[in-house]
Amino acid sequence: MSRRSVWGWHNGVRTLGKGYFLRSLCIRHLLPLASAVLLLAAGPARAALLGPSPYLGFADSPFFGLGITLEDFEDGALNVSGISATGGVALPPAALTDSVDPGGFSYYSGDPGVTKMTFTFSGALPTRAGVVWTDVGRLLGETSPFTGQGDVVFEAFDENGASLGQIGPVLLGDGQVFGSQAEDRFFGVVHLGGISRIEIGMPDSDDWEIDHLQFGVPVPEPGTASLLLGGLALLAARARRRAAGPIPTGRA
Ligand SMILES: [Ca+2]
Ligand SMILES: [Ca+2]
Ligand SMILES: [Ca+2]
Repeated sequence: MSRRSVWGWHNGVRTLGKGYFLRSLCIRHLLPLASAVLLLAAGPARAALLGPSPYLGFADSPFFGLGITLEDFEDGALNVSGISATGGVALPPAALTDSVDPGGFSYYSGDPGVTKMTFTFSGALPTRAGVVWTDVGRLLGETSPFTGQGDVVFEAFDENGASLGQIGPVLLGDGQVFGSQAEDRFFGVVHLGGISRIEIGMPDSDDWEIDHLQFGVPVPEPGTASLLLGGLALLAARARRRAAGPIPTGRA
């Protein structure tokens, strides 16, 4: 429930008395919130791997609308805070560049490049993260014409660096080395305990691209935090009044 509706309801029942307001506040909002927090804290640290799934734009992300930081490389660098890369380089717009964003940048393995890119998170760890594979050119040892297809592997790691699982190897690619979008695939992971890093690679190629690196760090909603703090303050005040004597029932 939104903060606006909570306080509208609050204002609507103030004439019923402080005790009624306090009990209703606890039953309708604070107790369910506390129960959810306890369930998350007590539950097993499960992870869900997502993909590969078609991806033509950010709206195709399973995380779209969930408070995600998106690195699309459109300023020519990987420079959003909270993440760093091992392997890869931003690739400027060109006929061979395969960006999710029309005419844009991608992130490239290099030429010759790496067979795996590692993206490591710092600070508050995200609970969801993903990346979009966009293209492969030359396989290792291959000469032109290139097949334009190869195996892709995605793996994610928990807050302690232990693997949360792997997707693939899965064969991707449309046989074209120029920019094309229908083949692009999203890989991702959700893990409430925190994600320390994700890796994506092509064991048989050092000539491939990714784009739309994305991750989300949970933050308490301001309205929820204010409500919780306000409710706890009311509970503390009531406890103090009980300790001091009977709760007055007339006008304050
Ligand atoms: Ca891009
Ligand atoms: Ca592509
Ligand atoms: Ca391609």
